[in-house]
Amino acid sequence: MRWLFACLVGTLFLFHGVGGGGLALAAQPEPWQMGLQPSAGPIMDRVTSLHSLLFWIITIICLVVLALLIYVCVKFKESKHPTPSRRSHNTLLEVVWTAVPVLILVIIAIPSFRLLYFADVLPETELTVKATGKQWYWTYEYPDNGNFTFDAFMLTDDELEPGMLRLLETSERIVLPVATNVRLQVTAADVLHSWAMPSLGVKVDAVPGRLNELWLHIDEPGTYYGQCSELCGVNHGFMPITIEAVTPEAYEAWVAEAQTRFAKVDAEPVHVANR
Ligand SMILES: [Cu+2]
Repeated sequence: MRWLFACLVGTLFLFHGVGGGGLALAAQPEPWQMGLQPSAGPIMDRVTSLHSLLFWIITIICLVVLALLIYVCVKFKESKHPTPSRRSHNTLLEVVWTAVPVLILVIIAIPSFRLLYFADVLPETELTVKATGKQWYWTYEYPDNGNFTFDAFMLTDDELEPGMLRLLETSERIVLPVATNVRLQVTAADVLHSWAMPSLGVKVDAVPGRLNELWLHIDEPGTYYGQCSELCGVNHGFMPITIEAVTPEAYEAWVAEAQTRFAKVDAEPVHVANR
């Protein structure tokens, strides 16, 4: 069993450097991908480096435990060591094997909490976009650019054009400017959904009646693919998320076109009669 585990660790070790390849300007899952998707923003940069740190810590722990096991098996086998020791306590050893794991956990906790804080606290944002999860598509609103709204449905197999990605391509893309801090508000209109974009290192639950927030920052123009990552429900896997990141100038041009092409969010507040 331990040998099997060691082999698995060895395989992971081999593939660790291989994963994360692919095109820099189109982040998407790749066949037989072993690592994370290439990073497209500052949160994912930090997720990737924490993952690398954890990978090395896990590898070293596994190798040390494996070496200890081999040492014990060889050194204390019955033929070499027929009379077992009756020792049951060793204060130094007990202190060491308590303190070392605590130290390792502290080493992991510091960058882990820093990353959580970095991802969770919104910086100064320049643009707000709202995503609403629905059965089974996403609706987006751009309140800062004329309050237009559109739905993004997954393209079915017969709607796909050559070069498009099956199950990941949407009827409308979320167009965002690069090098801009974007506030994304996420909610749902019916059941729980989950807005996730692996190459940006973000995933947030879309909960009916609740507004969750996260921030996006995309470094380079390109197309980035994600999916609704809610587990329970038949069609969450068929409500993908496609972001097209463009230069600020191209974004302005898209907004001007989008304002005429898409419907406006109803500006009038809904009045509820007093009872
Ligand atoms: Cu969903």
